[in-house]
Amino acid sequence: MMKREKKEAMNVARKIIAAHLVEGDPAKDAELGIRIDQTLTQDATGTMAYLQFESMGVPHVRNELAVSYVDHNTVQIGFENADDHDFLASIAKKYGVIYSKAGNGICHQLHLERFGKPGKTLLGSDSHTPTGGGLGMIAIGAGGIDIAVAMAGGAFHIPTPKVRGIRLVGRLPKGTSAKDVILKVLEKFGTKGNVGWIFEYFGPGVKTLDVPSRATITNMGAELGVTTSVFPSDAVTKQFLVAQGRAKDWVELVADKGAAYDDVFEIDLSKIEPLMAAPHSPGNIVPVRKMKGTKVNQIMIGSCTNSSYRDIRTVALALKGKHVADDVEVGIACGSRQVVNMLAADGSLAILVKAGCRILENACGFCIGAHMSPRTGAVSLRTNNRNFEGRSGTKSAQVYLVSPETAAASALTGRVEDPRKSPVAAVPAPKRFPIDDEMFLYRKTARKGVRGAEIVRGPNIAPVPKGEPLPDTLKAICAIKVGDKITTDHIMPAGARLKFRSNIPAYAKFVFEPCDATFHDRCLENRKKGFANVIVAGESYGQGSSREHAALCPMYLGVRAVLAKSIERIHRANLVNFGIVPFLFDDPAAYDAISAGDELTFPDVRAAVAGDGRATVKVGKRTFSVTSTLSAREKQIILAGGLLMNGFMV
Ligand code: MIC
Ligand code: SF4
Repeated sequence: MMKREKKEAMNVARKIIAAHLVEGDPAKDAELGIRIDQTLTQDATGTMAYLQFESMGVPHVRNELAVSYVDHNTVQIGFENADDHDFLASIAKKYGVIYSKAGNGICHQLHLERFGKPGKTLLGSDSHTPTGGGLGMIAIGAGGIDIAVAMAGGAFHIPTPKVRGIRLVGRLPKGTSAKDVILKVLEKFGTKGNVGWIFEYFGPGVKTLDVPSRATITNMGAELGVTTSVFPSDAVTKQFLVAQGRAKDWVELVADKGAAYDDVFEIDLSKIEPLMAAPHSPGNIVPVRKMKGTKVNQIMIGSCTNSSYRDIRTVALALKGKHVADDVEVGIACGSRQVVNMLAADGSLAILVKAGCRILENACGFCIGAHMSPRTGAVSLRTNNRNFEGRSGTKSAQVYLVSPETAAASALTGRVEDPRKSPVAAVPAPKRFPIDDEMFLYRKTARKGVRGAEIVRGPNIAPVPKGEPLPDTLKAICAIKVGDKITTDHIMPAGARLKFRSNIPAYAKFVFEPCDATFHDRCLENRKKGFANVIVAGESYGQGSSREHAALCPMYLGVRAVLAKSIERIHRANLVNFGIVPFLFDDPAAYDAISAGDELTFPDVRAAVAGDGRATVKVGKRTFSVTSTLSAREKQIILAGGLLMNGFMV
């Protein structure tokens, strides 16, 4: 008799990856290629992504669904952002992308509401794309060029993941919410050292969390530096999709009985207390009770982490019949028009207005320093996911990341308050969400596109610069030496500078502006003298956003290598995509030996990259070794001078 093969018990992450695997074997290979069903872009990264897509010469998008959101640069001071919007709309029409107009909402909230589907893969040119994991998707953030490849039908490559199961038991106490759960996870695992992991939530506590709460957790998983985070798709997911009029999009997706995880960590939800991330890192966790009474100047509620109906309704319930403290400014940005409509219908909007809140556009706005920057030295409590120094637009501001509950309680007194003192009733998951897709354009021509449609290209849209093949020997100057945890906000500032995103020569003027504003000029001088440029960095270089400009603009300035103690996942992939070699020091002491301005020689670097990735660096009389562990695919890209030079390899 034939033996029946026993099917391997799989967790949710492995199931979705197995169903999308196109290259590699998880049991053997370090890198896997997966098929991408859905893509999303936002305007700040999208213009580059579509310029790159355009240069591929593909007639229309080839993946199941492509959506282009406008949510980052919505404040139109000057022509640049408006130019970008028109360009994006015209591209969407031509190539079969659905276009979400400015004002419709924040990409991740909208995608959750209207498009995300359990069991699918989603690739987004934004690091918080894992928000979709709240619906049971493998949703990953990447650089724009990777999204362009996925839209053209190409695979996306991830390091073969290790899956950490986060077992949830119990139920959250009143006054706490999902934000406190993810802050707890950040307290345990920090913002570095999680590269290559997927965090999968399971256990009896999962069913106590509604989809928006799950999405808050997977959203801010980005701050752990993981590949993504995922929840199962269960009855709660079904209820959410039914309420969104999308019953057909539901499939059940849970871990098999006995499915193994590479590691398990248990959280008893009933023991969660209100937490906050203190300046200037999302991993700098302190209990709210310890900060109680601290004077607060500003409170900002919204962002893709906490802008659902559940979140803003909770704030409205806390502020009902009350007024925010005189000496505190409170801004609220809802995640979508759906959220605003619901708040208008149930009276919450009136409560918030009456309480003295400033109602902002449904957009990223304050989260990225594009609106309501706090005053000098202010303490600002925010419900978003990042509190990097200066990100709010005010370098001296002290930004604390909190839950909507903590934000609302503190708004009333102008001091940090523990929301457990007078918790509001839980907001039940709506039975029916109001559906209005009118601000999604080109739905009828999705995937097909409109042949011959004209692309609108204002003066802010500049062509994408190309790289150069890696030379045999590299002669470079250390153009800057930075410390640990340098974020992409340090490398390529957002806020007021964001509007130059579609124009690399203009945006490149601001590379490293927050650290050293002379970087741009120095790089160009070094190039004139015949040298390439090199960046030397400490641990976790390139934390934060998916901003490929943090690689593209340095490439434009002649940066050919980064030498660091460690480099974060998305940024490392972006460096490779633009032909910059991501080297790690074999001996961290080499970091101390190199100073800004030093001349560095990498003999036979091309051969080293093509070989085992181990290269020699000569600095004066001293010699060090550095390594870049690259897959065969990555080697080819770097040797060619970037993905654009390598014909995209679709
Ligand atoms: C961010 O939160 O830092 C951003 C702005 O959304 C970025 C994307 C970008 O730089 O445009 C991200 O998270 O990827
Ligand atoms: Fe927008 Fe902030 Fe979310 Fe980034 S983190 S997508 S800027 S709301």
